[in-house]
Amino acid sequence: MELASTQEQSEDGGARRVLLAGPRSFCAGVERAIEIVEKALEHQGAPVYVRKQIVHNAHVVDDLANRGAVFVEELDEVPDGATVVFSAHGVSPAVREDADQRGLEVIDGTCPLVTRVHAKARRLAARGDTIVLIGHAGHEEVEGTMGEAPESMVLVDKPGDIDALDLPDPEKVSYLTQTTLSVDETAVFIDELKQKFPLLQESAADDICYATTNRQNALREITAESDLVLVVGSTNSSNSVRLVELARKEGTPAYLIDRAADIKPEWLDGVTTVGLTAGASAPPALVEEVVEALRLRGPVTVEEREITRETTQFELPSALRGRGRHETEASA
Ligand code: 0CN
Ligand code: SF4
Repeated sequence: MELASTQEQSEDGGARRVLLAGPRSFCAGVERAIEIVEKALEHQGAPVYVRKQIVHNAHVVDDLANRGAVFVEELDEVPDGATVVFSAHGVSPAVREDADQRGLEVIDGTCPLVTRVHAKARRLAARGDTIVLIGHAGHEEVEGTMGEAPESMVLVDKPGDIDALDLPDPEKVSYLTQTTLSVDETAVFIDELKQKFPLLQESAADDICYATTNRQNALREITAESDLVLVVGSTNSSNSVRLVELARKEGTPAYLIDRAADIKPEWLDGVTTVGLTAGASAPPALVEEVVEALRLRGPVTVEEREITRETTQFELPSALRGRGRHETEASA
């Protein structure tokens, strides 16, 4: 990315500084999921069916749709014998069984870090625990994880839910979390759970993934210095929405934008420092587009504040392996 400042004719004329949070934008699970659809298109040709949005980003979905991916809500929209890709957020065992019975060829785009939570759910349920899942009702990841052990799991998505919990054996309770939650809010939930169930079978940690955690920590580093925070991401992207909330909680006005064209000129009134980040499903090119759009309004200097460098990569599914960028799996 071009980080040098440019002097251009501005609309509002004010010189600005852009503070870029790092890490931002694509995580390893999103890169893998997108590459899975690209490779399926390359090897099998269009159409390739994808159940739900492969990741929660309108730009990514539109781009893949233009290249021949067909996004469906449920498997009954997929013709018999066709190939279907499962999204990064994962599916319940019932969806897998349905695909199997229909004779569909499945390529699984589920992020390995979501798959890990599913495995934990099965393990905890098998030992007889009631599992409290901390997550957002209606989110696809929550639906998939709950589906692993629906009889053994209860969802809490707001603090009052914990108080109301009435579980069969308070001594056999454990918890799991969605991967893309607010780190701070989740810690409060877990504290409350521990108060209500002192014998809570503690997981080693919550299940919030490295990418979610890093993007929140990186944004926290620049928020106090920023007059305005812009988060590139789509409205249904949990991890992106959490970034906007974090900045606002720290007292800085913040907006979620799908792309540069969504910036309202009045947001920039009196703003000299713009904090800029992007959710894990938002393409890096859209961040560059935002910087360029700001340059059209006045001279801009860009400073990147990188708190850590991410090196995580995930293997592609075996059917697609050996032909892509992600041929080694590093630890998360
Ligand atoms: O935006 P995403 O597609 O998903 P959520 O943040 O809504 O969970 O980002 C990728 C995350 C995963 C799984
Ligand atoms: Fe995987 Fe985390 Fe990225 Fe979701 S945000 S795809 S869990 S690495």
